[in-house]
Amino acid sequence: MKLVLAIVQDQDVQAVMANLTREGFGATKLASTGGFLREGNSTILIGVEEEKVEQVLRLIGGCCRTRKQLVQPISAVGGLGDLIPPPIEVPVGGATVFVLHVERFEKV
Ligand code: 2BA
Repeated sequence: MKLVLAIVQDQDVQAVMANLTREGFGATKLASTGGFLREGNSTILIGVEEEKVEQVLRLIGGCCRTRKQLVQPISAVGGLGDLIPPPIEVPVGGATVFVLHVERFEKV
């Protein structure tokens, strides 16, 4: 068994969860926060048999878009007259996915 751990944007999570459920996969959604943007995203845990991992990855990928987000860089100097640097664009998403081996799975 594998554990698919997928970090997705909040805008995409409803579609991912709906599709996983429709296809019969068990999934748990956790609220999470990205370390770089410090903004909310969602982490989905999906326990799945190894032969179904690719199906899950395709399903997640099909729901998650890449978007651009503006970030305000922090100025290294702080003197009077320093210009505030312009915001930079960073691409975010589709999904960041980890596939982990599950040693044991129990419902007790
Ligand atoms: P954040 O950490 O908020 O990162 C949002 C986006 O900012 C990233 O999109 C990436 O395009 C950019 N970014 C991140 N770190 C950067 C840096 N040091 N310099 C410049 N740009 C940077 P994604 O790569 O699509 O990642 C989306 C979210 O997935 C991340 O949100 C984080 O929550 C998670 N994530 C990404 N890589 C991860 C990793 N190796 N381990 C754990 N979580 C990860």
